[in-house]
Amino acid sequence: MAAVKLDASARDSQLQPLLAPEGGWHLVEGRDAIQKTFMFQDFNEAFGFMTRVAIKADKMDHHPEWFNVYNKVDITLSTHDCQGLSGRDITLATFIDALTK
Ligand code: H2B
Repeated sequence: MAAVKLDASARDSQLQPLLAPEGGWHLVEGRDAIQKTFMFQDFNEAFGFMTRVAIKADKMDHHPEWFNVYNKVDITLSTHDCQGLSGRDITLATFIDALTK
């Protein structure tokens, strides 16, 4: 099924917790997307994390935009289907956060 943009109530209940200080995600300026930076001990840990995210993303058919340098991984999530944030971004962000807890 095609993804639909989060409505106002889902933004309040599902998106806001990710955007709160303890959530660590930020809205990207100029587009409906969220971004978070993850830091690891070294490249091995960063790439292990990316591998886990990649397997989940491919299963979901929902892929992150990301950038890695050594121990740093920048992840941006948005949904091309609806050109904005959908429930798929919430699901993937929640999965990603759980990996780092
Ligand atoms: N990833 C993201 N982030 N958004 C999408 O809408 C999306 C995707 N759609 N991965 C999928 C692949 C689509 O392009 C393919 C054809 O199913």
